[in-house]
Amino acid sequence: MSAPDVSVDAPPRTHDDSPFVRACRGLPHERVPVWFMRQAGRALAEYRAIREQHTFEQVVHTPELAAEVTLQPVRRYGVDAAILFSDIVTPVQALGLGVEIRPGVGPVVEQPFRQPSDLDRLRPLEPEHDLAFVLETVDLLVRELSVPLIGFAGAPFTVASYLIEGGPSKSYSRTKALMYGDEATWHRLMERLADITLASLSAQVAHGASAVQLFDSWAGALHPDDYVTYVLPHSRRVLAELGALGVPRIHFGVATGELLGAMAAGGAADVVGIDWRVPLAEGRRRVPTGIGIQGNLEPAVCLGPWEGVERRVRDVLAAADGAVDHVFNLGHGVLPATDPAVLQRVVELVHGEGRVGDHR
Ligand code: 1CP
Repeated sequence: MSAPDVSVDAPPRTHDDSPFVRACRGLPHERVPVWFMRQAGRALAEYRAIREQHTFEQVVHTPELAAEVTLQPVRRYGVDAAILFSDIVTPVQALGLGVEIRPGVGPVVEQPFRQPSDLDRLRPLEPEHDLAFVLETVDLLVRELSVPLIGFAGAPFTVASYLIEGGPSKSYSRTKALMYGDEATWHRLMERLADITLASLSAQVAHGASAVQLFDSWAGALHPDDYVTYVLPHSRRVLAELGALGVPRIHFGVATGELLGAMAAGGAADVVGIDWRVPLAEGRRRVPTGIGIQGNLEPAVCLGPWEGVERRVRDVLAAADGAVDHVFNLGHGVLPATDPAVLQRVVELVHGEGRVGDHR
């Protein structure tokens, strides 16, 4: 990697002129920006080498290690943005809720949330204290990076699903049982989680993150009416209040084809991430004009031969049609079995072929 482009004492750059930030704002720029959700992690041998020496929690809690792991995909792939290495449950873990990230499983909660009195366990987040290690990582990164840093947080519904289910889930039946069965407690839980999410994202931006992504990964498990009634108001409040900070806001969830219009409604997000199950042209139709789109190569395509990858990358670029407000990404995270060389070629192809304004 090239040497850091600013000295340690220089103020962080805002990267307002970068292709990524400009695309998020729908402003003209030279070429289609690209980054990958879950670009750091097990697909990279250099990540696995660090994980052989340290647990996931140790990496996240040690700013030098978390910053190094964040930089690895930027060096390897030449992506247009970095995403902070942390997890969506890190803020609630920092509140002492007994959350553990178990290898091969994901977040597991010792005593899941099951009753109204559990709300008392969720005190307000004080980021400068509770997330000092995360903010120190952000400080290190904004000095080192020559591309924008994306801060992120889990949206209230997705974080709630881990707290209530006690771990990853397929049906979200306990989460939905609380949602339908005790609306008052549900909304109070969502309000508190929204406050925590907002505090975490605001602090990341205050420390120099150039954009934020709100991951409502599991919102696609909801009926659209329920999403609008029980979830959207809380996510929208987070996004709307972040608006005052002036950085682009990306809103993403898996299998959210039927929710895209709602996720974009109200203009609280600047960009909506499109899951890989939705043809991008259809995703574009569902997200109102004036709001950007991010996505959406099917991640598993990268496990097949290059010819197939190349064709599908070109399909995504063609569907985006040279729009100024398209950010190229996968339609969900990098699969651990992916060959990093393939992702590197995807970046080269997008940079080489993805000209903005070609078709307008
Ligand atoms: O090394 C390991 O064994 C840990 C695997 C791992 C990694 C690399 C976990 C546990 N989290 C992370 C990092 C992470 N998580 C990042 C930063 C890395 C990057 O993007 O480059 C980010 C943005 C996340 C966000 C995250 N964590 C989401 C939203 C993104 C998505 O994939 O939808 C979710 C749902 C989680 C929960 C989580 N943490 C870890 C796992 C394996 C999971 C998913 C568990 C499940 O299926 O429910």
